[in-house]
Amino acid sequence: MLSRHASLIGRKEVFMGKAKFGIFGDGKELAQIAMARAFQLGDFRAGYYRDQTFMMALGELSVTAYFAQLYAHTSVELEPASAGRLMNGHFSTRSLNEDGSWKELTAMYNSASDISPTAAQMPKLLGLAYASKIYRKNNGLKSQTQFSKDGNEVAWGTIGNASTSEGMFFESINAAGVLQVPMVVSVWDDGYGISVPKEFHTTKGSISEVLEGFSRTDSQAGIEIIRVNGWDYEALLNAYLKAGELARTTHTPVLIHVEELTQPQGHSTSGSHERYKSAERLKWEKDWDCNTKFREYILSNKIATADQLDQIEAESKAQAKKEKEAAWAAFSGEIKKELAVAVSLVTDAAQQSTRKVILEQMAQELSNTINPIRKDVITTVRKALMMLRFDSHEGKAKLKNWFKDQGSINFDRYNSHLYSQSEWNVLAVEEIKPAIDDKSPLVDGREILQSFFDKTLESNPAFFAFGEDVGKIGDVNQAFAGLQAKYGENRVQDTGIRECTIIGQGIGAALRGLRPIAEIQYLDYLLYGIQLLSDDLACLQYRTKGGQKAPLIVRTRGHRLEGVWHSGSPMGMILSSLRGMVICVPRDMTQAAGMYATLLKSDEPALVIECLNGYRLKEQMPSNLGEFTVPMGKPDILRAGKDITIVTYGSMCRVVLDAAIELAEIGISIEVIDVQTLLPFDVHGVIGESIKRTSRVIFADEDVPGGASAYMMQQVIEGQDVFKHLDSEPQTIAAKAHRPAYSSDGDYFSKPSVEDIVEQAYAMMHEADPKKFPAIWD
Ligand SMILES: Cc1ncc(C[n+]2csc(CCOP(=O)(O)OP(=O)(O)O)c2C)c(N)n1
Ligand SMILES: [Mg+2]
Repeated sequence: MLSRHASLIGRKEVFMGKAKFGIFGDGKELAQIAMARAFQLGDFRAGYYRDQTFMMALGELSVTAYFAQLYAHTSVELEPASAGRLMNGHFSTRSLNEDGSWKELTAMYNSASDISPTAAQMPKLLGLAYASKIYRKNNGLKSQTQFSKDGNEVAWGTIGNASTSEGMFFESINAAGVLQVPMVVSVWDDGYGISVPKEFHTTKGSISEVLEGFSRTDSQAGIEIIRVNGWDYEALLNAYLKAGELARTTHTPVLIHVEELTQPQGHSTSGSHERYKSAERLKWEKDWDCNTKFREYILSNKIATADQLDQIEAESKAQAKKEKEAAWAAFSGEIKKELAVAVSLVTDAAQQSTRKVILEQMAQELSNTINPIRKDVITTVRKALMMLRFDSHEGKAKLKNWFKDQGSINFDRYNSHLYSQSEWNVLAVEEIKPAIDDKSPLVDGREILQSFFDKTLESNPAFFAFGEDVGKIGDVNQAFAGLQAKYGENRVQDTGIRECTIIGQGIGAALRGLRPIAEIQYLDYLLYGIQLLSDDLACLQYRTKGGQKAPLIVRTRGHRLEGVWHSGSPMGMILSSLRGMVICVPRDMTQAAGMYATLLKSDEPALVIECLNGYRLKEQMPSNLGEFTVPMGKPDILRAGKDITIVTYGSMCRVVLDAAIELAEIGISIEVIDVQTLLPFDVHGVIGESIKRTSRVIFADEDVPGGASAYMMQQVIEGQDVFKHLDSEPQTIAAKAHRPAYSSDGDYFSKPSVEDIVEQAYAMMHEADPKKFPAIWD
């Protein structure tokens, strides 16, 4: 009842203009109360926007916090799920202490942080459940009771009936059946997905019927499927207790199809359901409302009297209203205080200005604003400062100082935590150089990785790897060769071909304190997982304002090899969609091993792209593998030179180095810089310093034109204040805009070659000194 009244009041708040949008959990209350009964300490939820009653029943969401989110209150204390960063209905608990260290998750009720894309909670749910399996099966982890008690934790998922049409849903269900993990998925079936009825979403109109083939039998593992009506409390309770017990003890996945749910207020505040539901359906929804039915059940079983229930309802309504008012007072009170300061500072400055009248008018207009937001305050102050641009007096100075202070406060409110702010952030990891000397043996690059993974599996029980062909054969390039036999199937694991849920499996496991490497076989297939990396992993710290972390390492291999789908280098796409992750582009396997070592000491999620053509190239084996680290955001100068700086990374390093040798022969001295990591990018300004010496720069890679080469140029030219040091126009070298054609000739005519680089560098020098460097093609 309390949750229902929160929904009813919430919709009104939006219509009154006090919040921008609202989506509520009315019509789904009873099933969620039953689910909360079966949920235990240490368990995790991954669900969607209808789950307010569940969160309230656990005691993890007060009505005040519920409204704080609706208003977008930026306080972590009052809106712990997202500190005002997420729209209402995005639930989450805080797994981390303020300093970024883990809390004792087994002593808490946990919810992963929700995201909006329909069904995108499913892959992560799989991972949360999979973590229980790892904790149960891996003896080295038994002492980690902060995260798991013998793998007894259940991961509880919720999803709307229409969202089950997404591919992610089916991929996750299939993977759960294969892996046999303790995952209980509830489908809240209210017959609709916004306006579209379920016949248009689901074959036979029933997701449990569709999934029948996944059902476990006496002789075959599978999924337990339960059907129950959302208004039938006893049946719901039985279903949830049974599901919880089965999943917890035997790690059998369960799907509970909760049917006959309703949506008393329609989908959201964006429209009314009278537009698409028949009068008959609307009447049915009224009669079969789960709260109404529960009341009838209580009365017919004489559990309480009508008067008692009326009283509970009245009290719930009053409490919801009171808490809403408290949330509004806290939210608006904070802004009103800021507004009052701004009004007084602008008014004071006005007294000393020649533009007194207009400034006073601006202050007056600001103080008259109904339901002011922060934007009203800051906009006025910025406009006032523009108005005061010719002034110089104390009033202006005070206003400017206050504005600056608000800048850093608002940065913390709206922009912090894109990357880790804890002591384990990647930039804080100390550099330890690889120990290599004349006697270090020359080996295939892949052997360096293999040796590194061997040492890390030995020393770190929370570390494990999985992906397509990673287990038995030790990945397609054999960096894990022999390691499954040595450490067991739970440390080095084969998976199905399902990139999206490989990522989800990693995210969920990392949310529970494990240190997985999830492998995507080739960079070109990252696209299947990039939606989840972007929508979930990359923004996790940001959208929880440091409340959760998932330091997943995604390992893949790419750049030039053969053909359209095995030589991609879509770094621009990655850079644009994965802000919030560390992006490593090692030039060889020694650098890659050092980067993995750095990442495993940090608490940030990362993508490492190894060079697909580098596994069989010879490298010297360092004697301190596992110890040495490669610093993030620190480019390496591979060759010193004085005429042109060429900035590159990955497989292009060798191409550029070869070009530099040829250019040296014709009298052009090239400084070659490997950026090593694209995010973070050159944090100490190494490239800018180089440009000061050479006064010319080319950014070279094998992405499309305007991709990551343009990103690097922007980072350096805008970010490192080098424009004034340039004597030539800065340039980029990239691959052709199309996908690379097959075979060595296809590669030559698609990707930048040594000749391309030599000629472009030569042309740059020709322009600077045509006598010394006459035109080649004239
Ligand atoms: C990938 C994606 N596509 C579309 C949307 C817009 N959208 C939000 S909710 C919704 C309908 C979901 O219906 P259902 O899963 O049945 O949940 P219900 O709201 O009925 O509980 C849609 C299409 C979205 N959030 N994500
Ligand atoms: Mg629905």
